[in-house]
Amino acid sequence: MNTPNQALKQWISQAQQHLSPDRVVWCDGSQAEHKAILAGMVESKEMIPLNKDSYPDCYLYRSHPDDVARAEHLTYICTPHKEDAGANNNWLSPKEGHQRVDPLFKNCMQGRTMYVIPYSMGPCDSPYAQFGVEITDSPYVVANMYLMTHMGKEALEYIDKLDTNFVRGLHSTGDLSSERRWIMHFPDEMMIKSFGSGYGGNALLGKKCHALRLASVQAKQEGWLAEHMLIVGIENPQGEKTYIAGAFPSACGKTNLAMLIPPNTYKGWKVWTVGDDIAWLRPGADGRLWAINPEAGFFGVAPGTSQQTNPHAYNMLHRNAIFTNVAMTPNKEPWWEGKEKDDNTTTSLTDWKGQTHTASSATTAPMAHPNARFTVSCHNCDSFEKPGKAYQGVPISAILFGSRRRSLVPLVFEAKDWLHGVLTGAAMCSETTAAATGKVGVLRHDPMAMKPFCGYNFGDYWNHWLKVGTNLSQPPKVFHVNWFRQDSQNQYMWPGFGDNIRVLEWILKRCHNQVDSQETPLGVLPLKGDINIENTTVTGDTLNQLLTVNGPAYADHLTEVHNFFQTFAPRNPQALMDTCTKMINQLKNY
Ligand code: OXD
Ligand code: MN
Repeated sequence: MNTPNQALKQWISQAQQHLSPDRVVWCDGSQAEHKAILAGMVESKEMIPLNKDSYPDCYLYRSHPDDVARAEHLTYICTPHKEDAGANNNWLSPKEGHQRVDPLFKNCMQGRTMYVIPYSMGPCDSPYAQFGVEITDSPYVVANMYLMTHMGKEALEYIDKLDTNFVRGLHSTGDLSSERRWIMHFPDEMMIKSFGSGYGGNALLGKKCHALRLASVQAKQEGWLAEHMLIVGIENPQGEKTYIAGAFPSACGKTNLAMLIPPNTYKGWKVWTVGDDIAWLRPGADGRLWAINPEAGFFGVAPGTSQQTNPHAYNMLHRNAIFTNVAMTPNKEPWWEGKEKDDNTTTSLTDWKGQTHTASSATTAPMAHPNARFTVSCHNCDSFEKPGKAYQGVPISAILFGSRRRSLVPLVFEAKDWLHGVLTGAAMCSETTAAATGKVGVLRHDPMAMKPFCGYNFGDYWNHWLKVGTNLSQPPKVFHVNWFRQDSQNQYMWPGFGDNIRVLEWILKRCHNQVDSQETPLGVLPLKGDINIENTTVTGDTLNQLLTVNGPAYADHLTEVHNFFQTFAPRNPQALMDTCTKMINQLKNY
């Protein structure tokens, strides 16, 4: 393929010289190309074709066993001044960042193919689309980018006219050694260099690296927000649609919420999926916040996905899907923990590493990796709301912040205003999950669910959130939710999944001023009886517990949050600190 874009031409030719690939392939994004890539991987035994009848055009990929999740400790933001990256990021100067990875890239594609993937985040013709080009030696990356982005010929036609205004992403799997694995971001150069990992978040550079880390920096400069958020449209029985966006940490149910199917008693309610992981939000001329999903597919967590927990996701996985690190049944169907209602599979399974186990050689280790993934196009999903021509996005009425907290944090509360909403997001703490390497279940600060993804100093980021609010005459209401409270027997107290519509119903009523509430020092809570628990196993007592604010315990938590904010001084907004202090004082005696 040829391009009149001189900057692109020059970069590709420099890369070719440095990487020394055997051949260069410009990806056109056609279906034929996608099929050929997959066929090539089947031939080289990198992909296993799954059952043709029950899973047509579906494949299983097994990664290197040490390369199964995002590597946050190896992910860097390279800026001239350390303070611009902030205490929330690993930092190197751009010079050091390049010096660390460039030698690793030298001749790394000898004997390999260098793929050039032009892509768009957002439909190409949307005024909010952003473009990039990823160079990679991984056919797995090419196959996934095909499903996750708008890639190929059409994107290149736009990039042809962009001069230097596109993101350059350089990726090689190298030898997959975790000793030589780095994910470097150079925001000033609109550049990413990722070496030594083939895992989605480290290797599909359009996703976390571009659409969150680099885009968050761009968004700050241009007055918008790039967030780790799902987007849904909720249609009520009157046919009115209200759009909400929700920030939840990785593997905390964004995909399930994005594809929620209300219980039978919620006749006439429907949830439309706009996106399940990333939202780009812009103040509109009407003073509302408008959102687009920059992605074209879903890269979701397989374990726990079932006909019961997420029927839309379960159904969309039965064709044209790539599975990574799931287990496999003898008839070549993908398998993971929680896939079937009854997990007592008696047939033998091949685990995610390729080891076959029979009932007698059963182990307690999970058969699918806990961060096993599926990749599918959005068009596979029955509830997907297709973007129209020249897509400007959807107007957001509510923002949800949600964390995984077994205690303390109520089922739902509403922030009193935008400032309090920003504090609510910034104060988020959540238990870690298998989406990143490291220990699972450890409580950590995860402001706005952006700890791994904000490409700049959190202090500046919170200031930016406050500033965006000043450009909104009709800001979304902000809520905090927690589906994950547990009782003394470690049982979940709230059923979650489809029943979360019950909380969303209250949120919608608050957005449309249809229901009263009670003010507490923590925020605005539902009145008794305003969360519908009919036809659930939740008792009135349990709901009361879920909606109780433990003032002194919350004050302690916010004192710790205040200390955390302090680590971003002097860039942490004073207004946030003052509001936090005021809440601590009120909660102490509540
Ligand atoms: C993801 C993640 O893959 O957040 O979306 O890790
Ligand atoms: Mn995510």
